Amino acid sequence: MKDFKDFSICYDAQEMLKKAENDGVETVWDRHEKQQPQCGYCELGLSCRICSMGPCRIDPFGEGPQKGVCGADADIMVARNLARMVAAGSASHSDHGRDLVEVLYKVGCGKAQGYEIRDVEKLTNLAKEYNVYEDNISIQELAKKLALAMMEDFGMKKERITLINRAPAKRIELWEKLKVIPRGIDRETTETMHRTHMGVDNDYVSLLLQSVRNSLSDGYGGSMIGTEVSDIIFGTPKPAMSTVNLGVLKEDHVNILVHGHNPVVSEMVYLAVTDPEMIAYARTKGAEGINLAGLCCTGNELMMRKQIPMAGNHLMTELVMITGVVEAIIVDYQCIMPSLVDVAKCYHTKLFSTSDKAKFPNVKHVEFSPETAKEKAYTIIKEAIDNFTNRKKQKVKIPVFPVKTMTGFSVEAILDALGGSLDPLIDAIKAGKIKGAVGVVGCNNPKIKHDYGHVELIKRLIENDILVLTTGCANVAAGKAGLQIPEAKELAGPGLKEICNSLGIPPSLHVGSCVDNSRILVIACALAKALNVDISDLPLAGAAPEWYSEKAVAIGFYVMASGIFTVLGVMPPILGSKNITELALKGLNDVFKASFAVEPDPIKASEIIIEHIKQKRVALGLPI
Ligand code: BF8
Repeated sequence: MKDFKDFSICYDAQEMLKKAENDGVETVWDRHEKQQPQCGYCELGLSCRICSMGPCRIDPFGEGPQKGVCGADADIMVARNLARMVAAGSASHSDHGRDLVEVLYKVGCGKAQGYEIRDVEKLTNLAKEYNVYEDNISIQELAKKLALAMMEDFGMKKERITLINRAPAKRIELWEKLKVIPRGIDRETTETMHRTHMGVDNDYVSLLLQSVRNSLSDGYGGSMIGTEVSDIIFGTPKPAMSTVNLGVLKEDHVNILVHGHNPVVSEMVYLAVTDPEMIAYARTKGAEGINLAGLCCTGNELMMRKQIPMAGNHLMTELVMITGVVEAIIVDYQCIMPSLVDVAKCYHTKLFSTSDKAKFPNVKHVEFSPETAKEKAYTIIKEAIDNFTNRKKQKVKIPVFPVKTMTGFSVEAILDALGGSLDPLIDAIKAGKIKGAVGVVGCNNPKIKHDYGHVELIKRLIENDILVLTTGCANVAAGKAGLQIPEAKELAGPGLKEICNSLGIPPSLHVGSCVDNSRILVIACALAKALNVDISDLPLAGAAPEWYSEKAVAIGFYVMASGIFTVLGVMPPILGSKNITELALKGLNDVFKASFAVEPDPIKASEIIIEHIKQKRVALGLPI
């Protein structure tokens, strides 16, 4: 008998896993088990299938081959594989950012139905930052100009991407010395792919430096643009309450879920489901109304701006259908497991793909473009409503009631909460009421008990007076555990509790989706500038306790390269190279003044982070 408590700490997940077993549905955990033992060469980074002289592998015990057919040794193999992970991750975030710039441009041209400029102040500020501001032109014209300027960041005309200038002078100086300032967003990803082709860059240090440059083109480029343009078009988030877990689904409503990452699709879906005509149509089919909820980062985007409830994170995306009440899942791209198609077949759920970049066999594809998104959203919602009558009563089970969670902590919202400047936060850090801040970010991974890594780590940090900022799937875990509501201050240490009390904020703040890690960078940069130090001097850390994706590797690289010590819960495929492992865990400190640690146990990870923050405080002469 399986004990599903070993799989997830969440009651809703455990109940759905039991039901999956009864319903004969295979889940990600089943497939993970069937894959055991997973390939040891790949785990160590010692396999290579870059060219057709291979595939090759290197024997980690020194008995078999020590070089690939081309002559690549363990260092080259590990570095090339890792670099390609960074390139794929950066490409994903940055292509998402590009899609938003395209919408911004079309809004400027008056060709994007349903979209508008919601944050004119941000548009104006960004236009000034990009040096394209003119005060005698229309908002639309300005949007077009900014979009065109941002497009140049993607290309090869510039020597450095624009928003890298947000970093403090000391960090920029260091990056200049190391020659890792990104020149163009696409350029760096292409160059990483070029360098990792057989027989190009055969020096592992050089490959890793390019990986850093590539990741910075994501953090301060594609992702930062993604966040800023989303705010311009859809509004900059403000703190508000919402709900989370499978209990957000409603038995008497048509349940529609959005899954993926890009708010360009989900915002139009929101528009359609709130249309009284569509709600009236749902009533004609016997439903009380339409219930829209989110999954993964598109869910985060909608929750941040519209307080749309969140059904679950990465490992909940199959389980959500097992409730038997989901009429439709509308996906855009990234983190959408192909298995969703198989699970949907066991229930009445209809899947809809919306991006030419992310198609699925036998799934209805409704292509969204800025010009037609609104009308396409209506088409899908109508079909979802029609599907309500296909629901099978005997298959329905919603295992929990939803819990409250607080959302909407954009940089602007954090500044607002602080009364307009970072000073109160700086004072609290100096006084030791807040010992430091940690970004807890990233995914779920069946290798780690679902949500355990996030929740245990966050609990330990806040009880030690460390403010937590969450993004991505970490946010959902924290929200479900009740850590993102103001009442969670009771779980915080006395200093953090006092600050939460006076500001009315939770000790763990939802700052958005994974591209919104750029918001964490902006805060770190602003703090360093205000104190006239480097980011690496600050009592900060990053953590990705349950990461799985290549995007997370890119994030880890740009966070470390920004000077923030980063703890990973899952070992990246580097152990096959002694040189690279030593560099990642220690040597990087001499180069970037920050490094990585790997610790799957969140309690031990919290101890490592607390000690790191102590050391940073001592170095700054602050009380510990
Ligand atoms: O971009 S945290 S599983 S949903 S990769 Fe994916 Fe990881 Fe979730 Fe968002 Ni980020």
